[in-house]
Amino acid sequence: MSASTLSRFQGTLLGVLVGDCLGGPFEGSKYVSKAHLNKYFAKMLDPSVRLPFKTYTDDTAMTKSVALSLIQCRRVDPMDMAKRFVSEYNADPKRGYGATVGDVFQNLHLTAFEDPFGPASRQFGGMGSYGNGAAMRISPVPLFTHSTSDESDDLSTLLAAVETCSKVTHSNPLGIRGAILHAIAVRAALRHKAGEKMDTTAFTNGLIDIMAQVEGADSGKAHMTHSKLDKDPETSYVKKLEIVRSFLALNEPPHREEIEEVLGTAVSAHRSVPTALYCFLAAQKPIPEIETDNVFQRALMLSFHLGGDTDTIGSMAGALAGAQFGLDGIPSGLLKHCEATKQAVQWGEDLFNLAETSSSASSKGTQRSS
Ligand code: AR6
Ligand code: MG
Repeated sequence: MSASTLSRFQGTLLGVLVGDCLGGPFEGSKYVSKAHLNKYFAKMLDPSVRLPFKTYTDDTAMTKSVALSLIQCRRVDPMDMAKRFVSEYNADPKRGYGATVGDVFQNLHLTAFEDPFGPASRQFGGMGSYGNGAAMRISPVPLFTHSTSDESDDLSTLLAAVETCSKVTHSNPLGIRGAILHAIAVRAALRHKAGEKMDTTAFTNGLIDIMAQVEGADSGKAHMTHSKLDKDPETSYVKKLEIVRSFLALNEPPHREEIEEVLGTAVSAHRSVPTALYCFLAAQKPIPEIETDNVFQRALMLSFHLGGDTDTIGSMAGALAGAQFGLDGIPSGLLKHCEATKQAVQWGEDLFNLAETSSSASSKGTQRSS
């Protein structure tokens, strides 16, 4: 695989980190004015200005566990991931974790990791969590299953891997499908031809096709919860993607209140994953009153402008822009304000080396295990 693919792997994970660190200070805001964000970024990019260092939150802490588990196990091992989530949480529980996911960690520990999916399946009276915690940490998975050969790029391998990784903490179909949507969006961003202008409608249509299959296959299982979810425009990802597509087609971008109302800025997966995707796609062209020519920065600024779960929406939008543009697409002046940038770049490199080895093995007929 090429040097540019390496840079895009690294950019994906650096994007997770930078979106998370820079978005953290705005988490829970009703909204953040564009004027404030223009000053915030200009200040960070001014080499003479010294600012307090920004730490990462649960988004990066859990992404790190997923990445290191894949790198060390060379497969998707839910037990290993569960152990890493718990040990990372115990080492630093004050990283802004979701309000109830701590119960899953505690129960995993109390049951000695006997069933890595058990505690999550019992959350919310057996409904499982639909928080965005499975989606926010999923980026290493599409890197792990990435292949340069279309023949061995098996989408079903990615979907199965995402489901396994998600179910350790999130068993609700909305939580899992949110992770699927973000994972296939990272995959598509990674495969977008470098240097070419993005057709955002075609990009969204590609995701709609896959999510229609995912939602269709789920409701085919005649599971009441699933089929009900698909009919509700609020909880169908296909419907959300159709809204994203219609927003992108407008001559004037929609007002933040409309984006917040229709797509959402909450900690639930269905009210944040499509929003992050929209921020990434809308950032492909200039946005009124957002003062930057850089797509990565614009995606973050729009995410923060919307308020709510800014660190997670910014982190997911950052992963997508990092996958599209690689390290060079991330303004270097932003990096000195963030914790652990070198580590994030290293996780990207290690996953690249792994994917490269697996690609050459599969071209020789050896299957990658998930
Ligand atoms: N019914 C009602 N509320 C729910 C349900 C449900 N089935 N599922 C989730 N919620 P959690 P996460 C609500 O705790 O997904 C941090 O800020 C409920 O209020 O599973 O890992 C991160 O940065 C629950 O506490 O954690 C991310 O933004 C909340 O959703 C986010 O939290 C979060 O679900 C990740 O959270
Ligand atoms: Mg968050």
